[in-house]
Amino acid sequence: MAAAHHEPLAEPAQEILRRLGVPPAAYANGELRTISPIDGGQIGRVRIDGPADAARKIEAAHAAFQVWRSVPAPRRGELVRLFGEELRAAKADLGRLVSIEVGKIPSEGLGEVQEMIDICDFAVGLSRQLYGLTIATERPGHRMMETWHPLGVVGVISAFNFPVAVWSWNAALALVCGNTVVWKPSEKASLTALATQAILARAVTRFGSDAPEGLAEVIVGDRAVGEVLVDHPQVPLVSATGSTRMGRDVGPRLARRFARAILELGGNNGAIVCPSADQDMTVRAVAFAAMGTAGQRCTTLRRLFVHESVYNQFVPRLKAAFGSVAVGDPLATTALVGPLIDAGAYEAMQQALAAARLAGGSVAGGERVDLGRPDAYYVRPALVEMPEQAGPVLEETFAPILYVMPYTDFEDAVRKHNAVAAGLSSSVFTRDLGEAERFLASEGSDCGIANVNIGTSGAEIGGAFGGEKETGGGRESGSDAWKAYMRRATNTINYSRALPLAQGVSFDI
Ligand code: UN1
Repeated sequence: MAAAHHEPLAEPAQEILRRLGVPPAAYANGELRTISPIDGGQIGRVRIDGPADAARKIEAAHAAFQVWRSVPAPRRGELVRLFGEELRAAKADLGRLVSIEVGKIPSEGLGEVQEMIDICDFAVGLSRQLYGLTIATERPGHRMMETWHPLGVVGVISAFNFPVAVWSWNAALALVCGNTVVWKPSEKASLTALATQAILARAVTRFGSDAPEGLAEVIVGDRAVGEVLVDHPQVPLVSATGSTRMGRDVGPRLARRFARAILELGGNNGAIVCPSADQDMTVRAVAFAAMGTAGQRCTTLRRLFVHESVYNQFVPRLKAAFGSVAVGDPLATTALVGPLIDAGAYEAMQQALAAARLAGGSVAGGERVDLGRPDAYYVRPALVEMPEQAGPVLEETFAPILYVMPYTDFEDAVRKHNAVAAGLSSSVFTRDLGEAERFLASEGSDCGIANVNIGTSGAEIGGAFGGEKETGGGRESGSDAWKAYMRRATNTINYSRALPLAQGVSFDI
Protein backbone atom coordinates (compact mmCIF):
# COMPACT_ATOMS: atom_id res chain seq x y z
CA MET A 1 0.00 0.00 0.00
CA ALA A 2 2.81 2.41 0.91
CA ALA A 3 4.10 2.75 -2.64
CA ALA A 4 0.62 3.36 -3.93
CA HIS A 5 0.38 6.65 -2.06
CA HIS A 6 3.11 8.13 -4.24
CA GLU A 7 1.20 7.36 -7.39
CA PRO A 8 -1.24 10.13 -8.28
CA LEU A 9 -3.86 7.84 -9.79
CA ALA A 10 -3.77 5.12 -7.13
CA GLU A 11 -5.80 7.16 -4.68
CA PRO A 12 -8.65 8.11 -7.04
CA ALA A 13 -8.81 4.54 -8.35
CA GLN A 14 -8.93 3.05 -4.87
CA GLU A 15 -11.44 5.61 -3.70
CA ILE A 16 -13.78 4.45 -6.46
CA LEU A 17 -13.19 0.81 -5.53
CA ARG A 18 -13.94 1.58 -1.89
CA ARG A 19 -17.08 3.47 -2.81
CA LEU A 20 -18.29 0.57 -4.93
CA GLY A 21 -17.69 -1.82 -2.06
CA VAL A 22 -14.71 -3.81 -3.32
CA PRO A 23 -12.84 -5.19 -0.28
CA PRO A 24 -9.33 -3.68 -0.08
CA ALA A 25 -7.83 -7.16 0.32
CA ALA A 26 -8.74 -7.75 -3.32
CA TYR A 27 -6.69 -4.86 -4.72
CA ALA A 28 -4.27 -3.49 -2.14
CA ASN A 29 -1.59 -6.07 -1.40
CA GLY A 30 -1.80 -8.73 -4.06
CA GLU A 31 0.76 -10.12 -6.48
CA LEU A 32 -0.50 -8.50 -9.68
CA ARG A 33 0.59 -4.90 -10.17
CA THR A 34 -2.02 -2.87 -11.98
CA ILE A 35 -0.66 0.07 -13.91
CA SER A 36 -2.43 3.09 -15.31
CA PRO A 37 -1.28 3.77 -18.88
CA ILE A 38 -2.00 7.46 -18.23
CA ASP A 39 1.21 7.88 -16.23
CA GLY A 40 2.66 4.38 -16.00
CA GLY A 41 2.12 4.42 -12.24
CA GLN A 42 0.82 1.62 -10.08
CA ILE A 43 -2.83 1.91 -9.14
CA GLY A 44 -3.39 -1.37 -7.37
CA ARG A 45 -1.94 -4.71 -6.39
CA VAL A 46 -4.53 -7.30 -7.10
CA ARG A 47 -4.83 -10.63 -5.41
CA ILE A 48 -4.64 -13.34 -8.04
CA ASP A 49 -6.27 -16.73 -8.27
CA GLY A 50 -4.35 -19.91 -8.87
CA PRO A 51 -5.62 -22.85 -10.91
CA ALA A 52 -7.18 -24.44 -7.82
CA ASP A 53 -9.10 -21.23 -7.02
CA ALA A 54 -10.26 -21.08 -10.62
CA ALA A 55 -11.55 -24.64 -10.49
CA ARG A 56 -13.32 -23.94 -7.21
CA LYS A 57 -15.06 -20.89 -8.67
CA ILE A 58 -16.12 -22.80 -11.77
CA GLU A 59 -17.56 -25.54 -9.59
CA ALA A 60 -19.43 -22.94 -7.52
CA ALA A 61 -20.87 -21.51 -10.71
CA HIS A 62 -21.84 -24.98 -11.84
CA ALA A 63 -23.66 -25.58 -8.56
CA ALA A 64 -25.38 -22.21 -8.91
CA PHE A 65 -26.51 -23.17 -12.40
CA GLN A 66 -28.47 -26.13 -10.99
CA VAL A 67 -30.63 -23.58 -9.15
CA TRP A 68 -30.63 -20.62 -11.55
CA ARG A 69 -31.80 -22.63 -14.57
CA SER A 70 -35.14 -23.24 -12.86
CA VAL A 71 -35.78 -19.61 -11.95
CA PRO A 72 -38.30 -18.31 -14.53
CA ALA A 73 -36.64 -16.29 -17.28
CA PRO A 74 -38.59 -13.04 -16.62
CA ARG A 75 -37.52 -13.27 -12.98
CA ARG A 76 -33.93 -13.73 -14.15
CA GLY A 77 -34.51 -10.62 -16.22
CA GLU A 78 -35.38 -8.77 -13.03
CA LEU A 79 -31.84 -9.36 -11.75
CA VAL A 80 -30.42 -7.89 -14.93
CA ARG A 81 -32.84 -4.97 -14.65
CA LEU A 82 -31.52 -4.24 -11.17
CA PHE A 83 -27.97 -4.57 -12.44
CA GLY A 84 -28.78 -1.97 -15.10
CA GLU A 85 -30.09 0.33 -12.35
CA GLU A 86 -26.94 -0.14 -10.30
CA LEU A 87 -24.82 0.57 -13.36
CA ARG A 88 -26.73 3.79 -13.95
CA ALA A 89 -26.00 4.83 -10.38
CA ALA A 90 -22.33 3.88 -10.68
CA LYS A 91 -21.81 5.16 -14.21
CA ALA A 92 -19.56 8.09 -13.33
CA ASP A 93 -17.38 6.00 -11.01
CA LEU A 94 -17.02 3.00 -13.27
CA GLY A 95 -16.47 5.16 -16.36
CA ARG A 96 -13.70 7.01 -14.57
CA LEU A 97 -12.11 3.79 -13.41
CA VAL A 98 -12.12 2.56 -17.02
CA SER A 99 -10.30 5.77 -17.95
CA ILE A 100 -7.77 5.36 -15.16
CA GLU A 101 -7.11 1.69 -15.79
CA VAL A 102 -6.97 1.55 -19.59
CA GLY A 103 -6.55 5.21 -20.56
CA LYS A 104 -9.82 5.97 -22.35
CA ILE A 105 -10.96 9.55 -22.67
CA PRO A 106 -13.87 10.31 -20.28
CA SER A 107 -16.62 10.18 -22.89
CA GLU A 108 -15.39 6.79 -24.06
CA GLY A 109 -15.06 5.51 -20.49
CA LEU A 110 -18.65 6.60 -19.84
CA GLY A 111 -19.70 5.27 -23.25
CA GLU A 112 -18.40 1.88 -22.28
CA VAL A 113 -20.61 1.86 -19.17
CA GLN A 114 -23.53 3.08 -21.28
CA GLU A 115 -22.97 0.07 -23.53
CA MET A 116 -23.34 -2.12 -20.42
CA ILE A 117 -26.57 -0.38 -19.47
CA ASP A 118 -27.88 -0.78 -23.01
CA ILE A 119 -27.24 -4.51 -23.10
CA CYS A 120 -28.94 -4.88 -19.72
CA ASP A 121 -32.05 -3.18 -21.12
CA PHE A 122 -31.91 -5.43 -24.16
CA ALA A 123 -31.52 -8.54 -22.01
CA VAL A 124 -34.44 -7.59 -19.75
CA GLY A 125 -36.74 -7.49 -22.78
CA LEU A 126 -35.20 -10.67 -24.05
CA SER A 127 -36.05 -12.43 -20.80
CA ARG A 128 -39.66 -12.51 -21.98
CA GLN A 129 -38.79 -13.35 -25.57
CA LEU A 130 -36.74 -16.54 -25.51
CA TYR A 131 -39.00 -17.84 -28.23
CA GLY A 132 -39.01 -21.27 -29.79
CA LEU A 133 -40.93 -22.17 -32.93
CA THR A 134 -43.96 -24.37 -33.26
CA ILE A 135 -43.48 -26.46 -36.38
CA ALA A 136 -46.05 -28.24 -38.55
CA THR A 137 -45.60 -32.00 -38.33
CA GLU A 138 -46.23 -34.54 -41.06
CA ARG A 139 -47.96 -36.87 -38.59
CA PRO A 140 -51.62 -36.55 -37.62
CA GLY A 141 -52.33 -36.00 -33.94
CA HIS A 142 -48.85 -34.65 -33.31
CA ARG A 143 -47.34 -31.34 -32.45
CA MET A 144 -43.73 -30.30 -32.83
CA MET A 145 -41.99 -27.42 -31.11
CA GLU A 146 -38.64 -26.29 -29.93
CA THR A 147 -37.65 -25.22 -26.46
CA TRP A 148 -34.60 -23.19 -25.53
CA HIS A 149 -32.97 -24.34 -22.33
CA PRO A 150 -30.17 -22.86 -20.26
CA LEU A 151 -26.75 -24.21 -21.15
CA GLY A 152 -24.57 -24.10 -18.03
CA VAL A 153 -21.54 -22.11 -16.94
CA VAL A 154 -20.51 -19.55 -19.53
CA GLY A 155 -16.81 -18.66 -19.47
CA VAL A 156 -15.95 -15.13 -20.55
CA ILE A 157 -12.41 -14.09 -21.44
CA SER A 158 -12.14 -10.37 -22.09
CA ALA A 159 -9.46 -8.00 -23.34
CA PHE A 160 -8.08 -4.77 -21.88
CA ASN A 161 -9.57 -2.48 -24.50
CA PHE A 162 -13.23 -3.00 -23.58
CA PRO A 163 -12.58 -4.22 -20.07
CA VAL A 164 -16.19 -4.25 -18.90
CA ALA A 165 -18.60 -3.82 -21.84
CA VAL A 166 -17.64 -7.03 -23.61
CA TRP A 167 -18.14 -9.04 -20.42
CA SER A 168 -21.55 -7.42 -19.99
CA TRP A 169 -22.67 -8.40 -23.51
CA ASN A 170 -22.01 -11.98 -22.55
CA ALA A 171 -23.08 -11.84 -18.92
CA ALA A 172 -26.40 -10.02 -19.41
CA LEU A 173 -27.50 -12.51 -22.06
CA ALA A 174 -26.10 -15.51 -20.21
CA LEU A 175 -27.91 -14.59 -16.99
CA VAL A 176 -31.34 -14.13 -18.57
CA CYS A 177 -30.76 -17.33 -20.51
CA GLY A 178 -30.43 -19.16 -17.18
CA ASN A 179 -26.68 -19.61 -17.20
CA THR A 180 -24.06 -18.67 -14.66
CA VAL A 181 -20.90 -16.81 -15.60
CA VAL A 182 -17.20 -17.13 -14.84
CA TRP A 183 -15.11 -14.20 -16.03
CA LYS A 184 -11.40 -14.10 -16.70
CA PRO A 185 -10.64 -10.41 -17.36
CA SER A 186 -7.45 -9.14 -18.94
CA GLU A 187 -4.54 -8.98 -16.51
CA LYS A 188 -4.22 -5.35 -17.58
CA ALA A 189 -7.75 -4.53 -16.43
CA SER A 190 -8.59 -6.38 -13.25
CA LEU A 191 -9.68 -3.36 -11.17
CA THR A 192 -12.58 -2.58 -13.47
CA ALA A 193 -13.56 -6.25 -13.31
CA LEU A 194 -13.58 -6.18 -9.50
CA ALA A 195 -15.62 -2.97 -9.57
CA THR A 196 -18.13 -4.47 -11.99
CA GLN A 197 -18.44 -7.56 -9.84
CA ALA A 198 -19.19 -5.35 -6.81
CA ILE A 199 -21.88 -3.48 -8.76
CA LEU A 200 -23.45 -6.79 -9.75
CA ALA A 201 -23.30 -7.93 -6.13
CA ARG A 202 -25.45 -4.93 -5.16
CA ALA A 203 -28.06 -5.99 -7.67
CA VAL A 204 -27.93 -9.57 -6.38
CA THR A 205 -28.49 -8.37 -2.81
CA ARG A 206 -31.53 -6.36 -3.86
CA PHE A 207 -32.81 -9.26 -5.95
CA GLY A 208 -33.20 -11.63 -3.03
CA SER A 209 -32.58 -15.17 -2.04
CA ASP A 210 -33.42 -16.90 -5.31
CA ALA A 211 -30.08 -15.72 -6.70
CA PRO A 212 -27.72 -18.53 -5.76
CA GLU A 213 -24.15 -18.02 -4.51
CA GLY A 214 -21.75 -18.45 -7.39
CA LEU A 215 -24.02 -16.92 -10.03
CA ALA A 216 -21.18 -14.78 -11.40
CA GLU A 217 -17.54 -15.33 -10.53
CA VAL A 218 -14.35 -13.50 -11.47
CA ILE A 219 -11.01 -15.22 -11.82
CA VAL A 220 -8.05 -12.85 -11.78
CA GLY A 221 -4.84 -14.35 -12.99
CA ASP A 222 -2.62 -15.24 -15.86
CA ARG A 223 -2.88 -17.62 -18.74
CA ALA A 224 -2.83 -20.67 -16.46
CA VAL A 225 -6.20 -19.81 -14.90
CA GLY A 226 -7.59 -18.97 -18.34
CA GLU A 227 -6.64 -22.48 -19.37
CA VAL A 228 -8.50 -23.96 -16.42
CA LEU A 229 -11.61 -22.16 -17.65
CA VAL A 230 -11.12 -23.25 -21.25
CA ASP A 231 -10.48 -26.90 -20.34
CA HIS A 232 -13.03 -27.35 -17.56
CA PRO A 233 -15.67 -29.99 -18.41
CA GLN A 234 -18.35 -27.99 -16.55
CA VAL A 235 -18.01 -25.01 -18.91
CA PRO A 236 -20.03 -25.74 -22.06
CA LEU A 237 -19.42 -22.35 -23.69
CA VAL A 238 -16.47 -19.97 -23.68
CA SER A 239 -16.78 -16.53 -25.20
CA ALA A 240 -13.30 -15.15 -25.76
CA THR A 241 -12.20 -11.75 -27.00
CA GLY A 242 -8.58 -11.12 -27.85
CA SER A 243 -5.90 -11.79 -30.41
CA THR A 244 -6.16 -14.30 -33.23
CA ARG A 245 -3.17 -16.04 -31.63
CA MET A 246 -5.18 -16.54 -28.45
CA GLY A 247 -8.13 -17.80 -30.49
CA ARG A 248 -5.97 -20.34 -32.29
CA ASP A 249 -5.18 -21.84 -28.92
CA VAL A 250 -8.61 -21.52 -27.30
CA GLY A 251 -10.68 -22.69 -30.30
CA PRO A 252 -9.09 -26.14 -30.73
CA ARG A 253 -8.98 -26.74 -26.98
CA LEU A 254 -12.74 -26.17 -26.81
CA ALA A 255 -13.34 -28.25 -29.93
CA ARG A 256 -11.45 -31.18 -28.39
CA ARG A 257 -14.02 -31.43 -25.64
CA PHE A 258 -16.94 -30.39 -27.91
CA ALA A 259 -17.57 -27.21 -25.99
CA ARG A 260 -18.93 -24.20 -27.80
CA ALA A 261 -16.83 -21.18 -28.67
CA ILE A 262 -17.76 -17.60 -29.35
CA LEU A 263 -14.53 -16.10 -30.64
CA GLU A 264 -14.14 -12.39 -31.21
CA LEU A 265 -10.57 -12.04 -32.36
CA GLY A 266 -8.58 -9.65 -34.47
CA GLY A 267 -9.92 -7.14 -36.94
CA ASN A 268 -8.12 -5.48 -39.82
CA ASN A 269 -10.98 -3.27 -40.73
CA GLY A 270 -11.20 -1.40 -43.99
CA ALA A 271 -13.28 1.30 -45.64
CA ILE A 272 -13.73 2.57 -49.17
CA VAL A 273 -14.13 6.28 -49.91
CA CYS A 274 -15.94 6.68 -53.22
CA PRO A 275 -15.96 9.73 -55.50
CA SER A 276 -19.43 10.81 -54.34
CA ALA A 277 -18.69 10.57 -50.60
CA ASP A 278 -19.58 13.55 -48.43
CA GLN A 279 -16.04 14.53 -47.59
CA ASP A 280 -16.72 16.61 -44.47
CA MET A 281 -18.60 13.78 -42.87
CA THR A 282 -16.17 11.14 -44.08
CA VAL A 283 -13.17 12.94 -42.58
CA ARG A 284 -14.93 12.99 -39.22
CA ALA A 285 -16.07 9.38 -39.46
CA VAL A 286 -12.61 8.16 -40.47
CA ALA A 287 -10.96 10.25 -37.76
CA PHE A 288 -13.05 8.69 -35.00
CA ALA A 289 -12.81 5.18 -36.41
CA ALA A 290 -9.03 5.31 -36.87
CA MET A 291 -7.90 7.42 -33.91
CA GLY A 292 -10.63 6.89 -31.30
CA THR A 293 -9.56 4.79 -28.29
CA ALA A 294 -6.00 5.44 -29.59
CA GLY A 295 -6.60 2.84 -32.29
CA GLN A 296 -7.13 0.11 -29.71
CA ARG A 297 -10.58 -1.18 -30.65
CA CYS A 298 -11.01 -4.45 -32.45
CA THR A 299 -13.27 -2.39 -34.73
CA THR A 300 -10.67 0.35 -35.34
CA LEU A 301 -10.33 1.42 -38.96
CA ARG A 302 -6.92 0.36 -40.21
CA ARG A 303 -7.13 0.37 -44.03
CA LEU A 304 -8.62 3.05 -46.24
CA PHE A 305 -9.12 2.82 -50.01
CA VAL A 306 -9.69 6.25 -51.53
CA HIS A 307 -10.82 6.76 -55.12
CA GLU A 308 -8.06 8.33 -57.19
CA SER A 309 -10.32 11.15 -58.34
CA VAL A 310 -10.77 12.47 -54.79
CA TYR A 311 -7.51 11.25 -53.27
CA ASN A 312 -5.62 14.56 -53.56
CA GLN A 313 -8.48 16.47 -52.03
CA PHE A 314 -9.45 14.05 -49.31
CA VAL A 315 -6.17 12.66 -48.01
CA PRO A 316 -4.58 16.04 -47.15
CA ARG A 317 -7.67 16.91 -45.13
CA LEU A 318 -7.42 13.65 -43.28
CA LYS A 319 -3.72 14.16 -42.74
CA ALA A 320 -4.44 17.56 -41.23
CA ALA A 321 -6.88 15.94 -38.79
CA PHE A 322 -4.26 13.35 -37.82
CA GLY A 323 -1.67 16.08 -37.40
CA SER A 324 -3.84 18.31 -35.25
CA VAL A 325 -5.82 15.93 -33.04
CA ALA A 326 -5.03 16.56 -29.39
CA VAL A 327 -3.02 13.76 -27.82
CA GLY A 328 -2.63 13.84 -24.08
CA ASP A 329 -3.64 12.89 -20.58
CA PRO A 330 -7.31 11.90 -20.94
CA LEU A 331 -8.22 12.98 -17.41
CA ALA A 332 -6.28 16.22 -17.14
CA THR A 333 -6.99 17.60 -20.63
CA THR A 334 -9.64 17.50 -23.34
CA ALA A 335 -7.42 15.37 -25.59
CA LEU A 336 -9.23 12.99 -27.93
CA VAL A 337 -6.37 10.51 -28.06
CA GLY A 338 -5.08 9.04 -24.82
CA PRO A 339 -2.19 6.68 -24.20
CA LEU A 340 -1.39 3.27 -25.62
CA ILE A 341 -1.85 0.53 -23.09
CA ASP A 342 1.87 -0.17 -22.54
CA ALA A 343 5.41 -0.29 -23.90
CA GLY A 344 4.66 -3.45 -25.87
CA ALA A 345 1.93 -1.67 -27.82
CA TYR A 346 4.29 1.21 -28.55
CA GLU A 347 7.01 -1.13 -29.79
CA ALA A 348 4.57 -3.04 -32.01
CA MET A 349 3.46 0.26 -33.50
CA GLN A 350 7.03 1.39 -34.23
CA GLN A 351 7.82 -1.99 -35.80
CA ALA A 352 4.78 -1.77 -38.06
CA LEU A 353 5.74 1.75 -39.13
CA ALA A 354 9.30 0.64 -39.90
CA ALA A 355 7.96 -2.24 -41.97
CA ALA A 356 5.60 0.15 -43.76
CA ARG A 357 8.51 2.41 -44.71
CA LEU A 358 10.40 -0.61 -46.05
CA ALA A 359 7.36 -1.52 -48.14
CA GLY A 360 7.35 1.93 -49.74
CA GLY A 361 4.97 3.67 -47.35
CA SER A 362 5.12 7.36 -46.57
CA VAL A 363 4.48 7.89 -42.86
CA ALA A 364 3.04 11.02 -41.27
CA GLY A 365 2.90 10.98 -37.48
CA GLY A 366 3.48 7.92 -35.34
CA GLU A 367 6.08 9.49 -33.09
CA ARG A 368 5.97 9.47 -29.32
CA VAL A 369 4.41 12.53 -27.74
CA ASP A 370 6.54 13.58 -24.80
CA LEU A 371 4.54 14.38 -21.71
CA GLY A 372 7.56 13.93 -19.48
CA ARG A 373 6.26 10.54 -18.34
CA PRO A 374 8.84 7.90 -19.20
CA ASP A 375 6.52 5.00 -18.37
CA ALA A 376 3.52 6.20 -20.36
CA TYR A 377 3.23 5.82 -24.12
CA TYR A 378 1.45 8.60 -25.95
CA VAL A 379 1.75 8.72 -29.73
CA ARG A 380 0.61 10.92 -32.55
CA PRO A 381 -1.69 8.77 -34.70
CA ALA A 382 0.00 7.73 -37.94
CA LEU A 383 -1.39 8.13 -41.43
CA VAL A 384 0.60 5.98 -43.81
CA GLU A 385 0.18 6.34 -47.55
CA MET A 386 0.94 2.99 -49.12
CA PRO A 387 1.50 2.27 -52.81
CA GLU A 388 -0.28 -1.06 -52.36
CA GLN A 389 -1.75 -3.37 -49.77
CA ALA A 390 1.35 -5.23 -48.60
CA GLY A 391 3.54 -5.92 -45.59
CA PRO A 392 2.14 -4.62 -42.29
CA VAL A 393 -1.11 -3.53 -43.96
CA LEU A 394 -2.11 -7.18 -44.05
CA GLU A 395 -1.91 -7.50 -40.27
CA GLU A 396 -3.64 -5.94 -37.32
CA THR A 397 -1.38 -3.74 -35.21
CA PHE A 398 -3.25 -2.63 -32.10
CA ALA A 399 -2.32 1.05 -32.37
CA PRO A 400 -3.50 4.16 -34.24
CA ILE A 401 -2.10 3.52 -37.71
CA LEU A 402 -4.25 4.14 -40.76
CA TYR A 403 -2.93 2.82 -44.08
CA VAL A 404 -4.30 4.79 -47.02
CA MET A 405 -4.27 3.49 -50.59
CA PRO A 406 -5.70 4.86 -53.83
CA TYR A 407 -8.05 2.81 -56.00
CA THR A 408 -9.40 3.13 -59.51
CA ASP A 409 -12.09 0.50 -59.85
CA PHE A 410 -14.74 -0.11 -57.18
CA GLU A 411 -14.86 -3.90 -57.66
CA ASP A 412 -11.10 -4.03 -57.33
CA ALA A 413 -11.28 -2.00 -54.13
CA VAL A 414 -13.83 -4.45 -52.70
CA ARG A 415 -11.56 -7.37 -53.66
CA LYS A 416 -8.61 -5.77 -51.94
CA HIS A 417 -10.76 -4.85 -48.99
CA ASN A 418 -11.59 -8.53 -48.54
CA ALA A 419 -8.04 -9.77 -49.16
CA VAL A 420 -6.97 -9.88 -45.51
CA ALA A 421 -7.24 -12.64 -42.93
CA ALA A 422 -9.64 -10.92 -40.54
CA GLY A 423 -13.29 -10.13 -41.22
CA LEU A 424 -14.79 -8.03 -38.45
CA SER A 425 -15.98 -4.60 -39.60
CA SER A 426 -16.07 -2.56 -42.79
CA SER A 427 -17.54 0.60 -44.32
CA VAL A 428 -18.21 2.29 -47.60
CA PHE A 429 -18.59 6.07 -47.95
CA THR A 430 -20.71 6.92 -50.96
CA ARG A 431 -23.90 8.71 -52.07
CA ASP A 432 -24.23 6.22 -54.92
CA LEU A 433 -26.90 3.65 -54.13
CA GLY A 434 -25.36 1.11 -56.49
CA GLU A 435 -22.00 1.19 -54.70
CA ALA A 436 -23.62 1.09 -51.29
CA GLU A 437 -25.73 -1.92 -52.15
CA ARG A 438 -22.89 -3.72 -53.90
CA PHE A 439 -20.79 -3.33 -50.77
CA LEU A 440 -23.57 -4.89 -48.66
CA ALA A 441 -24.38 -7.68 -51.13
CA SER A 442 -23.12 -11.26 -50.98
CA GLU A 443 -20.23 -10.42 -53.32
CA GLY A 444 -19.42 -7.27 -51.32
CA SER A 445 -17.81 -6.94 -47.89
CA ASP A 446 -17.02 -10.31 -46.32
CA CYS A 447 -17.17 -8.96 -42.75
CA GLY A 448 -19.60 -9.54 -39.90
CA ILE A 449 -20.28 -5.80 -39.84
CA ALA A 450 -20.70 -3.80 -43.06
CA ASN A 451 -21.67 -0.12 -42.83
CA VAL A 452 -22.60 2.69 -45.18
CA ASN A 453 -21.52 6.25 -44.41
CA ILE A 454 -20.49 5.52 -40.84
CA GLY A 455 -17.15 4.28 -39.56
CA THR A 456 -16.18 0.73 -38.68
CA SER A 457 -16.25 1.18 -34.91
CA GLY A 458 -18.87 2.15 -32.39
CA ALA A 459 -21.47 -0.52 -33.07
CA GLU A 460 -24.72 -0.42 -31.11
CA ILE A 461 -25.62 -3.35 -28.89
CA GLY A 462 -28.88 -4.11 -30.74
CA GLY A 463 -27.10 -5.83 -33.61
CA ALA A 464 -25.15 -9.07 -33.49
CA PHE A 465 -21.47 -8.29 -33.00
CA GLY A 466 -18.68 -10.40 -34.44
CA GLY A 467 -16.89 -11.32 -37.60
CA GLU A 468 -15.78 -13.92 -40.09
CA LYS A 469 -12.55 -15.66 -41.07
CA GLU A 470 -9.76 -15.16 -38.55
CA THR A 471 -12.02 -12.93 -36.46
CA GLY A 472 -13.41 -16.23 -35.25
CA GLY A 473 -17.03 -16.38 -36.40
CA GLY A 474 -18.81 -15.78 -33.10
CA ARG A 475 -21.65 -13.37 -32.47
CA GLU A 476 -22.35 -11.55 -29.23
CA SER A 477 -24.72 -8.84 -28.07
CA GLY A 478 -28.01 -8.17 -29.88
CA SER A 479 -30.25 -9.70 -32.56
CA ASP A 480 -30.52 -13.46 -31.95
CA ALA A 481 -27.00 -13.88 -30.56
CA TRP A 482 -28.69 -15.19 -27.38
CA LYS A 483 -29.29 -18.52 -29.09
CA ALA A 484 -25.60 -19.37 -28.74
CA TYR A 485 -26.06 -19.17 -24.98
CA MET A 486 -28.83 -21.77 -24.85
CA ARG A 487 -29.39 -25.32 -25.96
CA ARG A 488 -32.26 -26.12 -28.27
CA ALA A 489 -34.49 -29.12 -27.73
CA THR A 490 -36.86 -30.25 -30.46
CA ASN A 491 -40.00 -31.73 -28.92
CA THR A 492 -42.53 -33.90 -30.74
CA ILE A 493 -45.73 -34.65 -28.86
CA ASN A 494 -48.19 -37.34 -29.89
CA TYR A 495 -51.63 -36.49 -28.52
CA SER A 496 -53.41 -39.28 -30.43
CA ARG A 497 -53.62 -42.98 -29.63
CA ALA A 498 -52.19 -44.01 -33.00
CA LEU A 499 -48.50 -44.27 -33.79
CA PRO A 500 -47.91 -43.06 -37.32
CA LEU A 501 -44.19 -43.11 -38.13
CA ALA A 502 -42.45 -40.34 -40.01
CA GLN A 503 -41.32 -40.86 -43.58
CA GLY A 504 -44.20 -43.38 -44.02
CA VAL A 505 -42.23 -46.18 -42.37
CA SER A 506 -44.33 -49.15 -41.21
CA PHE A 507 -43.22 -51.28 -38.31
CA ASP A 508 -46.31 -53.29 -37.34
CA ILE A 509 -45.46 -55.44 -34.41
C1 UN1 B 1 -13.91 -4.36 -29.05
O1 UN1 B 1 -13.10 -3.53 -29.46
O2 UN1 B 1 -13.52 -5.46 -28.60
O3 UN1 B 1 -18.17 -1.43 -31.98
C2 UN1 B 1 -15.37 -4.13 -28.98
C3 UN1 B 1 -17.40 -0.96 -31.13
C4 UN1 B 1 -17.75 -1.20 -29.69
C5 UN1 B 1 -17.24 -2.52 -29.23
C6 UN1 B 1 -15.81 -2.82 -29.57
N1 UN1 B 1 -19.18 -1.14 -29.53
O4 UN1 B 1 -16.41 -0.32 -31.42
